[in-house]
Amino acid sequence: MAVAVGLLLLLLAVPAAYATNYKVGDTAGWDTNVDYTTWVSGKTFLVGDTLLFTYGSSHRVDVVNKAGYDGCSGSNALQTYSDGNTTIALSSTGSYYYLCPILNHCSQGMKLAVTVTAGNSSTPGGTPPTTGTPTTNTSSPSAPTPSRNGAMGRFCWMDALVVGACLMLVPLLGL
Ligand SMILES: *[C@@H]1O[C@H](CO)[C@@H](O)[C@H](O)[C@H]1NC(C)=O
Ligand SMILES: *[C@@H]1O[C@H](CO)[C@@H](O)[C@H](O)[C@H]1NC(C)=O
Ligand SMILES: *[C@@H]1O[C@H](CO)[C@@H](O)[C@H](O)[C@H]1NC(C)=O
Ligand SMILES: [Cu+2]
Repeated sequence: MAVAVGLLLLLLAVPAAYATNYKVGDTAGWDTNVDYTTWVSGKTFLVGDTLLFTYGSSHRVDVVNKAGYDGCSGSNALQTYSDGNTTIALSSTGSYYYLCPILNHCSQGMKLAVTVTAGNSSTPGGTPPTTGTPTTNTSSPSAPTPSRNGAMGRFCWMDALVVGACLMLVPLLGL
């Protein structure tokens, strides 16, 4: 149980460290004649990321369900935005659908579907959020400082056994 809670906290905490703000359509923004299926492909949307829609006054952003998306209908929109600079937080996993309900803009391509995933719980090389337990200092006081020689330093710090060998090598090599 404790492990499960820990994993859940990790899943919730990790994406925040990598939050990405996606500008929908990149430089084209939210407009007709942009293929948002192409724009979405190859992108990974994680919990904590945001979408930024930028558009002129002739457009709107409706948050709709899949039926609305498939049918290009904003009549059952969950949210409607018309401020021209709309940031939408992707705060939970699932599929989310957006369209412009003005005239036939949706059928002209102004429809966007994104799937939000939790991301990986393992973050090799990643920096965990600072709210966790502080990182422990593994340095041993008698070991040579790694900054004196990059390659030597990395080698020496790889393993406690190697450190012993390095301590013997250092005087020999005159480092
Ligand atoms: C639009 O919103 C983004 C994110 O909130 C902000 O950084 C940007 O300055 C805004 N741009 C305009 C023109 O309001
Ligand atoms: C997530 O994990 C999968 C499988 O473990 C791996 O193939 C993928 O590269 C990972 N993605 C990231 C962003 O770490
Ligand atoms: C680790 O050691 C460095 C340098 O000795 C120190 O500045 C830092 O506060 C230490 N961090 C922890 C978590 O003890
Ligand atoms: Cu429009």
